[in-house]
This record gives sequence, C-alpha cells and structure tokens, in this order.
Amino acid sequence: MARLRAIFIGNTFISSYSLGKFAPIIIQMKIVILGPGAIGSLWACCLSRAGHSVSLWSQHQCDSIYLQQEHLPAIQFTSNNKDKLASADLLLVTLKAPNVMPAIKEIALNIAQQTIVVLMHNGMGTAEAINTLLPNNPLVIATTTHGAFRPKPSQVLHTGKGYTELGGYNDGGKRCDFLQPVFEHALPKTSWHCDIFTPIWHKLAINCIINPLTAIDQVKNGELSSAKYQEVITLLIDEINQVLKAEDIDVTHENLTTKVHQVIEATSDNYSSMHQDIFHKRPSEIDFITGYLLQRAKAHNISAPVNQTLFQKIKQIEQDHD
Ligand code: KPL
Repeated sequence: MARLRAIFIGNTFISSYSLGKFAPIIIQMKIVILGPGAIGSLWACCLSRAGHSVSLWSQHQCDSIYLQQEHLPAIQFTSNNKDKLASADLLLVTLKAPNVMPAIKEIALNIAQQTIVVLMHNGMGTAEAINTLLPNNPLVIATTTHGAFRPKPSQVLHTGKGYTELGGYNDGGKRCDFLQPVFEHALPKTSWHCDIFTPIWHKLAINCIINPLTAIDQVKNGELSSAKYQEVITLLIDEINQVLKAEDIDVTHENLTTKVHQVIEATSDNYSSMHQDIFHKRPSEIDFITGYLLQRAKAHNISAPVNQTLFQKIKQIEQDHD
C-alpha cells in the first residue's frame, strides 16, 4: 500500500507517496467534516486556514455554510456535496457517538475505499461498527480536549486550548501517522499514539465519572471536588480500574484518581457534555460511555454496581424526557 509522508514548508503541505522511490508532489488534503457542531466547526476553520480544501457534511441539507472563528473573516464552505465526499482524502467525523453509525450508513456508498476516516467523539464502541461497515478504509480514532462553543450557527469560539491524540484503529489507520503534522499544523498540540486505546480508555474513565454525576445532579464539573462526592468517585474508580486492567490498559488507582481530579479542577467552571444533553432533553452519550464500560465489565465477569446505578439513572431521566 502506498504510504503518504507529509512535511510542511511554511504554509505548504508537501507530501510524497513512497512507492519504492521518493516522488514528491505538493498537495492539499481534501477534507470533509461530518457533523460541523462546535468542535467540527473549529477544525473546519483551522484546517481551512492551514491551506486544506475543506467542505462540510451536515444534517441540514444546504449547499454552503459560512463560518467565522472568533472575529476572523468568515469562510464559505461547500456542504453536502457528493463529489467532494467521493474524492475526499480524509473524512473527519465530529458527530456525537450515537449519531455516528446512522450518519455514516447514509453516506457509505459515497465514501471511497481509500478515504481515511477519523472518529473524534466522547465514548467508545463506534469504531468496531464503522470498521465492519467500511472494512477497507483506514480508520483512525481521535480524542481532543479543545473547547469550542457556537454562540450562533455562523460563528465558533475556541474556548479552551487543549490537545488532540490520534492513533490507528485498523492496519490502514495505523499507517496514517502522517496525519499528526497535518492536525498539529492546523490546531496544536497533537500527538500520534501507536496504542491509541490507552488515551481513549483514560478519557472514557474520566467521562464515566464526571459526566453522569454532573448530569444527574445538574451541577458544574467543579462541584465534584466537594466532600459529598468523594466516596462515590472512589467507588467508581475502583470498578473502572478493574475493567481497564482486564483490558490490558496501563493504569493505577492512584493515577486515575489524580487525572480525574485534575480534569475536575481544569474544567471546574464547565457544564459537562452530558449535563448539557440532559438539561436540553437531548439523548446523551451514556451508551457509549458508561454503557461501553459495563459491556466490557460483563465480558470480563467484573461487577460494576455503582456504574450500573448511574447508567440506569441517566436512562430513567432520558425515558422521562421521552
Ligand atoms: O469531556 C468532557 C465532557 O464534558 O464530555 C469532560 C472532560 C468531562 C469535560 O467537561
């Protein structure tokens, strides 16, 4: 398989396919962003300003979308263009986990086999399904801690500088480490992981604790540092730690505890994504966060009653909204 190497000179993305000999060509990547919500819109603006040809695919059927990042000049993106999708080098999926499979199923026939698919969302479990649906496409998983907010449909604000971690899910995806400089150039900091499951599981562990607790009690993340939450957090970490160990993820109870408290502190003024989903009576990502953890716990014969209770509480709230 051809291997794309990438380097940058100034703002120019230079790449070569090494097919035995070095044959440099200068290209821009053709990128389609599926799900231009807050984080997708931020990446759209940043990748476009980095010189790539970016178009969008949104559930709102429209031909073009204007997006302005902060107070920079607005960029016009083409949207829902089948030719752009069919010729994309990269499909960056920034939908929420429950929407990924239905949206990709709808457009699967227009995705070429060589298009790299990057999944960027909270939670786990979608990559297995996408890999079955698109078995020949290189599949990459990404997690990001950048904060973004869309005060209106045409504007996105970069509300918190974070970092992005990328890594291959299947064999084709594992050969896509050249994406690291592409993402880094557009929106630093980015790192490539040979074993992406470790950072993804660490993120899942944090989401299993912060998201359901803040959603059930409708509190800001920072509230979780108060004394009343410490016992339940310890019990959750005990259960999550056992599952991570059974999944061969390098972790200790102490470093999970430290990470969780660091994130609570760093995002103390934020409402978690699950808090917001529950507040706005939208379906949450619980199936792909605590639900995924519980599936893996069951597969390893590990009992996780405290996580189970939070899962059921969120499910009950969602049912009441229905
Ligand atoms: O990822 C998050 C979320 O809200 O989904 C955390 C890390 C909990 C920050 O709010």
